[in-house]
Amino acid sequence: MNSLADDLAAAIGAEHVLADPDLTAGYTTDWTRRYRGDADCVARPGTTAQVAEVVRACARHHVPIVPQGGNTGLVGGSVPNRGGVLLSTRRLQRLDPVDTLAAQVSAGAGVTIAGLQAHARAAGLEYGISLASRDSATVGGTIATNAGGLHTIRYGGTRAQLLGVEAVLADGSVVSRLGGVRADNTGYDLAQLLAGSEGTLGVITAARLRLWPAEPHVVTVLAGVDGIEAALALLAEIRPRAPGVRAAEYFEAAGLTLVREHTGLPAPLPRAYPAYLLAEVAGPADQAERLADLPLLGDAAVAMDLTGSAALWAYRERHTEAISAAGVPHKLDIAVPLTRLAALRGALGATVRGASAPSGGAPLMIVFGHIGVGNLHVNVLGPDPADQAVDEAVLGLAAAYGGSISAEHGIGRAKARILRLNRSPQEIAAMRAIKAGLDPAGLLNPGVLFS
Ligand code: FAD
Ligand code: 2HG
Ligand code: ZN
Repeated sequence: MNSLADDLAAAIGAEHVLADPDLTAGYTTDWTRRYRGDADCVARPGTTAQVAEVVRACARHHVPIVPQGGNTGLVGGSVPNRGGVLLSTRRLQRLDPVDTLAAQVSAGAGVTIAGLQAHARAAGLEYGISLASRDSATVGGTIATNAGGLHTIRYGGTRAQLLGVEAVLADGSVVSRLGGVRADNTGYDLAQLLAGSEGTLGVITAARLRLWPAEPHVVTVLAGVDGIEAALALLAEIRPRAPGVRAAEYFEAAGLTLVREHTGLPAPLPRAYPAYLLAEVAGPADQAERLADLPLLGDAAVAMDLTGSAALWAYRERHTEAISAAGVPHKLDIAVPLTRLAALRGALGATVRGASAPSGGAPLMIVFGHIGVGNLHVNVLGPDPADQAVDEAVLGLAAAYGGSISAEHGIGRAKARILRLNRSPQEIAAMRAIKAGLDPAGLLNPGVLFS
């Protein structure tokens, strides 16, 4: 039998099989620098047929496969644990003309979210997902993680945008449903099964996605508030006045300090506040203007144009990179019912302090996130990145409040051991049965989702 390297080179061309550690390094360390692992090689197929060839070759040689898009995932799912082939989808750049009648488009797995957004806008439409990693995160990766982001309050997560997929299964067979037929009730929905499967059930090669009408008027407001309760109260005032609210984001003084240190940005408001609500309304001019006139806003900065809006968004969007510049954080991505969010926030400080080893000094906790959907990002700097105590304490707290241990980033390797906090033994058994049915040899992303 040929070696795997020979088979891969024959399938996709030797120039697309990378084995030199200098070339593979960028693929085998994750965005947070918390997860890394060696790959036998990186394979970069350029078509769906080539992806199928790569998967078949790996199956023949019993070598595991880690699918990777933009490598912006935050739960360690996009890098190998120990060896195997890293299958990069970045060359899958198909981008069909927008179907403006149906408001749909087909896109290759390797197209970035920024690329898809620009393509939709050129046709007078919007893609419903927006996230700070848009320049690197891909269509395939966002489907595989069911990414949320900044506009979920209005458009839902990636699942809600997904009308069909093309994917290569573990045996190398190709399933394809890119027709965009909305009225289609013919059994199991494989696209929805692959959404959130984190590379464990198949390699997504393309998708059919829904688009939304472009909004002519957008107003962005950044308001200083006393804390999370005040932010929620302000949001409750905004929503009935402006049903077109498409973002409601929260951050606190600790995060703002890091962002300003990292970016050199000036203070957003004349005086400092314990916390901030960033809200964006998109819709008819009168609705957008109503937000700007809201008497409850108090001290706020208001932007009515793209440049002003981008300047306000920078305070929120640059949190992740500012935290990363300060160290390797423990990243927890939790959600609870909105009625419990303030109580959960109140309990976080003691939970984090209690779980941080005394020798590590006082932990720095940065809390921010998509408050409109009850999703907080809790980043903790200080405790050793390998020490799981803080992670387990914060995720345990979210579960105790009836919430989710992964609001939008997924389970990956990071939380595979504690999936049981959110899923019953019966649910995990059903998920394992699906995995075993579609990938009996366990070749696709082993160690992700299931420990
Ligand atoms: P990767 O990181 O390459 O992979 C992620 C997972 O998907 C892995 O398990 C991988 O195996 C699998 N995968 C990738 N491509 C495929 C494929 N074609 N077929 C099958 N499996 C595949 N996430 C949010 O939800 N909301 C946010 O607001 C958000 N903001 C972010 C901001 C920053 C600055 C950063 C760095 C990250 C952010 N993320 C956010 C996390 C990340 O961008 C998302 O998880 C995104 O969906 C990952 O896409 P990717 O293409 O980079 O996937
Ligand atoms: C965001 O909302 C991302 O900016 C990243 O989901 C969150 O860095 C994080 O913890
Ligand atoms: Zn987020």
